[in-house]
Amino acid sequence: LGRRQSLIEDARKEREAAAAAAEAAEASEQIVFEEDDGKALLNLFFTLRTSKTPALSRTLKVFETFEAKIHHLETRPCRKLKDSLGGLEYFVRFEVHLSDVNTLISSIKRNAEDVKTTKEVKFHWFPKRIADLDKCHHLVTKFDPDLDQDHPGYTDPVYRQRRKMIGDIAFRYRQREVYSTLRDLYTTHACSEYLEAFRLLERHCGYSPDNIPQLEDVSRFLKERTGFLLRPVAGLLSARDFLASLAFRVFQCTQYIRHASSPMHSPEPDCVHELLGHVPMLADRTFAQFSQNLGLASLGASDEDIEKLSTLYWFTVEYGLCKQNGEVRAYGAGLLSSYGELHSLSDEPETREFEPEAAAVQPYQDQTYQPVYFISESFSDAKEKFRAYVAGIKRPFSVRFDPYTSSIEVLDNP
Ligand code: HBI
Ligand code: FE
Repeated sequence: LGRRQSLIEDARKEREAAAAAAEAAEASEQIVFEEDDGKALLNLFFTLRTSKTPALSRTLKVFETFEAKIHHLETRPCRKLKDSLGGLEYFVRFEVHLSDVNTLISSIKRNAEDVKTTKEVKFHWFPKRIADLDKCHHLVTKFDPDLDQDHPGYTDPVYRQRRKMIGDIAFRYRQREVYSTLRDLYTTHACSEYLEAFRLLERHCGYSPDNIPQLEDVSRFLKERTGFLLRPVAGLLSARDFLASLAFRVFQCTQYIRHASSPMHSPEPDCVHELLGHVPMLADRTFAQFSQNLGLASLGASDEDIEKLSTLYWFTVEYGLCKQNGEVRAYGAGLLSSYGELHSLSDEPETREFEPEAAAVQPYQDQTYQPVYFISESFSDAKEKFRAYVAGIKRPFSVRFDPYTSSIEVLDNP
């Protein structure tokens, strides 16, 4: 009876396995092609024979590498594979860019056994726009100094590390999609001073979707327009140090770019923010003077006043709005370098007329969009209002910038 029972059991399992296979085969027919972004949805089966290496995590790492979106991941007992790791078969349903399908599957085959996709992609995807070249990054792994024992550099760890570093830079390179996306919004959302300078930067300074201009070239451009200089900085500075540099018409400019996994957002300033947000405005004479005045007011100021000036900076230089021809336009760099927040101006957020006393103490947000924005009539108006505000700040001395020597003169020194 026991033997009979097990035969019945076996037959049942076989039927189930056949049904599952049929279902899988059917499901895998549906490779979904989406014209715009060229994504494929497919099913993959594999087993792992060895428990020596972390086989599963390595295999799953392949999906991560190709930025595949896993819709379903399942392990199921596989009777035929008693010798394999736990006798299990793995089933993954995932979405990946068409150009990556074939390479992803061959990478899986390097880590796992019995790899099956009932249908592999038959035709070959090819790039249609220059930005598609971001997807043409599949290396021929022959002659790789990390893998090929015959490579002259195989035994040289320093050489291999350097090669790996250079390789990583190449892999992380992405066409600057953020540039084109933001640019589309400027015509309708940026102030006229910004648009004018942006046009010049595109014509003379190498601003374009495929190029990040050199700091030196942009700095030379600004020097001619307003005397502002760009100086490289490694990251976020203290408000005191950052504001102090503005007193000299020096703008501290980060040179790294945000992480490629999050092209539309960066928690810290990066070169997208500096070049698309700040630089065009620094080419305007009145705005440049306003920025320098903020810097001059900060020199030697008390901690409380630095906090207020820093908040003023926030609501003007970073998130300022102005009125132009009856429309609300952005001049703040935080707005002009954030697609989401710039776009959200169309939803008519809360705005107030710019008053330095109010803006200096308004609580602000650096995690989400601003709950309130300040609108200036013009930069001259903002500059005059700020001059009056600064006159009220108590300092036992006053300062003046000497443009001939680029130095600060301290007057009425106690
Ligand atoms: N540091 N590098 C850098 N860039 C900025 O834009 C910057 C900063 N430190 C402080 C700061 N901005 C503002 O938050 C104001 O406090 C000045
Ligand atoms: Fe900034």
